[in-house]
Amino acid sequence: MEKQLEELAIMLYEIDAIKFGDFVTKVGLKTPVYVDLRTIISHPKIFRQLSSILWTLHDVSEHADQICGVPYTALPIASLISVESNIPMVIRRKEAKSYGTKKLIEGKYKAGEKCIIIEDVITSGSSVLEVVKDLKHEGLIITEALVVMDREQGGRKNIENSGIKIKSLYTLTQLLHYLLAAGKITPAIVESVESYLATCTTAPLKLLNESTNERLKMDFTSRSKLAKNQLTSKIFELMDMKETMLCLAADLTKTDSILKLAEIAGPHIAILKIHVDIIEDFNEEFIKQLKNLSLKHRFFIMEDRKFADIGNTVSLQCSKGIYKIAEWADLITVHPVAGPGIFDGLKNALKNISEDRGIFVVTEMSSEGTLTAGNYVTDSLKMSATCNLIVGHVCQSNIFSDPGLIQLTPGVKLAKASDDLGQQYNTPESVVNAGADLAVVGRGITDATDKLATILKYKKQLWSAYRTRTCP
Ligand code: 5BU
Repeated sequence: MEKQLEELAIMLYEIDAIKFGDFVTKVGLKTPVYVDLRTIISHPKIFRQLSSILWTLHDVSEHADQICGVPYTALPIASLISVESNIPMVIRRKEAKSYGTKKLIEGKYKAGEKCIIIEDVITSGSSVLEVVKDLKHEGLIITEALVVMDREQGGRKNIENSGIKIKSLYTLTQLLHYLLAAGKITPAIVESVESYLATCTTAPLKLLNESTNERLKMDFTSRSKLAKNQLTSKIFELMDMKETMLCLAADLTKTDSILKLAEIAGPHIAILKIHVDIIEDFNEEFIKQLKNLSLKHRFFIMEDRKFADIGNTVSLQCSKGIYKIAEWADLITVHPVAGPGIFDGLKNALKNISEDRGIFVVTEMSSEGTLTAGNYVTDSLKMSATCNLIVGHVCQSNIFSDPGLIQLTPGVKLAKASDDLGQQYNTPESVVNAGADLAVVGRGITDATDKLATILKYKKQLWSAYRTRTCP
């Protein structure tokens, strides 16, 4: 086995499945080693060899009814193992189909069947745990996870902590030593990877459901102490002090109507959100007056700009032009679509601002047919973890576990409904149950005849749902 592993390690190196140098992961983190086992599908002999050695790790004393590969790289490996071992396979889709059966798990299975998970590389172990969660939900019993490469960054512990046995063909350290012994890499490379491993361990994870629910049970004051940036703590404290989860979307086109609404709503909201580019008579005096109202009634101002360009352009959009958003907006929104450079651009725009500033990342949208689904959501969460200006996510569901971040949910009305341009509404109670810490209400308030009474109605319903959520 030792000899086979050594030979396979060299072959993997030679087909560029393992590379050394300066790499940036898809979520913007630097790494001196890159493992990409997708290359094996172009080398059938190595592919077969790797799959059959991996299968030797499975527990022969335990019966297996199903094999499940974690998408995507491990899928061909799992298929080969399934065919060779004559054990059926299931596939857990990355997202449920939006048409037809809406199935998340493909293949024929029964609750109570035993399943082995196949994965190519583990870092934090979160991909394995997500698949485990969905398979368990269908009643399957996970007996073990077989992994080609353990990057030794906390994944093994995270998977074991959730009660799953895990076996790997290689740890990164073992692999380095095989390659060093074969003269493929230098001692300096080994040293650089080892010192990277010493500092880059991922945080402990729990099964997603357990950890995300913990956030929902905590009160805002406790969460304010866990926030990584000061503005987030201040927002949590303000919400608790004013007993409000309201973010008012003042989508009005005249400055005096926004100011009038801010005067009425101010004492009862945590954030007043505007779209500055829809205002027809924008002027600096308006910003001055809005700032005064925000100080008088204690609320934060958000410009829902949804920046979405390259770093350099968003830096200019945020600090220059007519609006000079950086100078007055406590909070801004940003689409993660452009990659981590967008955060650097905004940091650059805010570098000379002495007041607290924060960013909400638009991770999920409320509109019908939105493309913010599946990988986009998980990648947005991972990418945002690298930026200390992030106060939370704009999203529709309970997708993150960190209690120090805020879930801001738009699409809220007293009755579940939709408009005729794709907006989808949920009730205050249902958004709070789905994890909302702040609920964005626009036309539910701006279209009401008695604005104050309506504001108070939303405020009360949201707060009561929060009380039930935190002390059921
Ligand atoms: P409404 O009038 O309650 O539908 O206004 C909702 C506000 O929230 C509006 O300003 C939108 O631009 C904003 N919004 C949203 O509705 N859905 C989203 O997914 C995001 C923002 Br992101």
